[in-house]
Amino acid sequence: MSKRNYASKCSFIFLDNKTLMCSIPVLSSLLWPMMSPNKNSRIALVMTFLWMNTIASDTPAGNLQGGILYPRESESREVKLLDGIWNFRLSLDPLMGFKEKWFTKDLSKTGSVIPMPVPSSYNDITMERKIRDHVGIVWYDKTFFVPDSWRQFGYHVWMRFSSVHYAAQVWINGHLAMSHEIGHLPFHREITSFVQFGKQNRVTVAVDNTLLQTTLPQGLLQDLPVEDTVETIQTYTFDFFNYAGIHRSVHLYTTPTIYIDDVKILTDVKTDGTTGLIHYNITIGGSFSKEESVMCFVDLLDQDGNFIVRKNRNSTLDGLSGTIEVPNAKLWWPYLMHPIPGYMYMLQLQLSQKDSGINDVYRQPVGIRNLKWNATTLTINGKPIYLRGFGRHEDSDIRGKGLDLALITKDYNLIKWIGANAYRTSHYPYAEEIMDFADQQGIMIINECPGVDLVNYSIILRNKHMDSMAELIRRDKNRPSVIMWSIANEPRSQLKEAAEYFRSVVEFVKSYDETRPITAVLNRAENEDEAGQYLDIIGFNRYNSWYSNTGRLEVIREKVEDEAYKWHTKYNKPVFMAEYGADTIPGLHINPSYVWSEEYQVELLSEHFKAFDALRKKQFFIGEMIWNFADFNTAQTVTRVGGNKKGIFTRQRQPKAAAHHLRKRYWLLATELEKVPLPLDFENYEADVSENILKVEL
Ligand code: BDP
Repeated sequence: MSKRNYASKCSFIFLDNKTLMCSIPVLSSLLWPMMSPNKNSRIALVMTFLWMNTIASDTPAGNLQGGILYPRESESREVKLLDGIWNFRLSLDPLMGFKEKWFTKDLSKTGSVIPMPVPSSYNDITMERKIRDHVGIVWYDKTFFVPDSWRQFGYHVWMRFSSVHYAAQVWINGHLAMSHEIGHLPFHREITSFVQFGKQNRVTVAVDNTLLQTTLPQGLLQDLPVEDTVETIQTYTFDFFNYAGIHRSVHLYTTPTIYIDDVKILTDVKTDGTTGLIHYNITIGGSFSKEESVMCFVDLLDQDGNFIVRKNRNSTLDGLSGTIEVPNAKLWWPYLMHPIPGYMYMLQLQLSQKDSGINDVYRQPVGIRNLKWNATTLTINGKPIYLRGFGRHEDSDIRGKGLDLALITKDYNLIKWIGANAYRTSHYPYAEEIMDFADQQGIMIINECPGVDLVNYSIILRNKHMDSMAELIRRDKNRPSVIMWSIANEPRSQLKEAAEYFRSVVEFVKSYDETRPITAVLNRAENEDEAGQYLDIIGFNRYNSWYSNTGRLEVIREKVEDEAYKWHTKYNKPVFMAEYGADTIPGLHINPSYVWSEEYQVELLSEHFKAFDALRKKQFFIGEMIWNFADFNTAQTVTRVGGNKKGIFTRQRQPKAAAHHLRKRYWLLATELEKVPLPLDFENYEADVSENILKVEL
């Protein structure tokens, strides 16, 4: 992978177009005197953490040194999950924890703590509004054991956070070990020198949910005068609740001292249509001299664990890249496009170094497929794709954006029940466990970074945007389910600056991955848009008969057809509709249909279906995605009643009438396009009238 030259690396931060050059201690000493609780200093103090984090953190290039492979147990690796109940404490004064060095002792010794589940958002766990609506820093800690055997085996010890939103700093036994900005993406660090083997250790995490114009996503802090003080309010324009906390699992794991650090896999299918190609490139981590020879065995196993191919690589003679040819390959196909969707092989990588006797084994699932696109079509293994899917959210009662295996398993059951084959990870990267399901079950993913509602384009924002894409590609590059990168949702793409901004982000993403098309989901009028020219595929969102022409369902068909056609005509690229829908209160029935009723949602869908069917005949239209899979929580506003209700499922994943309606369309499309049989429960029994019909006909 090529790397960007980050001018801003480490010692520079950009603020209001000024460049400050400083180090953490300098910055801290500048800001420490601002502790007085007056109106502006409070905001400044909250921001301090983010600034410090930006500087201290694995800044872009730092973050991308090395891979971020998902921790997997093997003959040479041990994995412990640190999920469970952690101690939790709010920091009403954002700097207090840093000033008083809460990370040097148990959090419970610094003041009162409450139990907090990990993974979970913290917002909806208690009955406290001040926790739900907290702006700024919270602290977590937990103790854990590191077995002495890990020292005896000479293991490297690592800690990995799959997602902490928004920014995090992590101390191990009081030592600052890592920091990270941008929620939804994993970060890790080797912590061997910080841990005590055979003893109890402590991990402390400070989490900041503050969003600024230079964070991704963007937000704004505002002052709200309350009696004789000032409260800091977080505002944002995106339409989902800014849940925060340790959202995904925390892993403690080991590697040998020389280990498989990353593997990049590209797959293809030969023109014979049956021979699969797997190109791999392995990176080794740990300390060894380049002259030392490391043997690497690369085995391909099928789903039953049978060996298909073995390659031996000698690092000094052959390098660590190669290609495996798989005759009669079982290709990776999307759900309902093939009787066996989501076929995953296993690439078993084994490093061994004779002198040291070190071995490392890592198993990486791999699906063989290719993607190609042109001005009208996106194909997988040579077959045109028609996307039937959703926009979604990571969102549920109580846990907010916290990973919940029961929930995600249910979600995939619903996705398959409804006959969908795709969704977009609107509006941020989803958990790796969610992506694993997509790989295994053949659900195609439009993988989106947190570039939602972009405005105020700046260099620092653009760099952060690039970081998010680089980190996302580093994490998900080997997933066959990922068929597109989405670099933004509803950016202010009419602004002049948008052109250069998107040109550079697209160029950057292409430098990491040329094998997948790039999209962004646009909602400005096509004639003012500056971004689409750089994309491969155009997604557009439009809420006809909801936010505009409310209640006038009759306008939908023409407007949707017309708009899709205009996007295609302007850019000569494939087009899909990424969002359309209507808020619906489950159980509200009004006939004739009326906004917010189940009837209205069903009819609004139907009008869109008519437009989509007309568009499908025009070739360039490659998919339809309803907004949203399920109801989800948003910021408090008078336009939302307990959140956004555009789900076809409720937040508890129960179907509204629209879910049954959409199910019929998606299955009928699958039947037409892929010749699959309809499910047995497709229609409910109504009446046996065959005899009567016969009589009438006679
Ligand atoms: C679109 C946004 C999405 C919102 C949706 C809505 O992309 O995040 O939730 O509107 O208003 O503009 O329901």
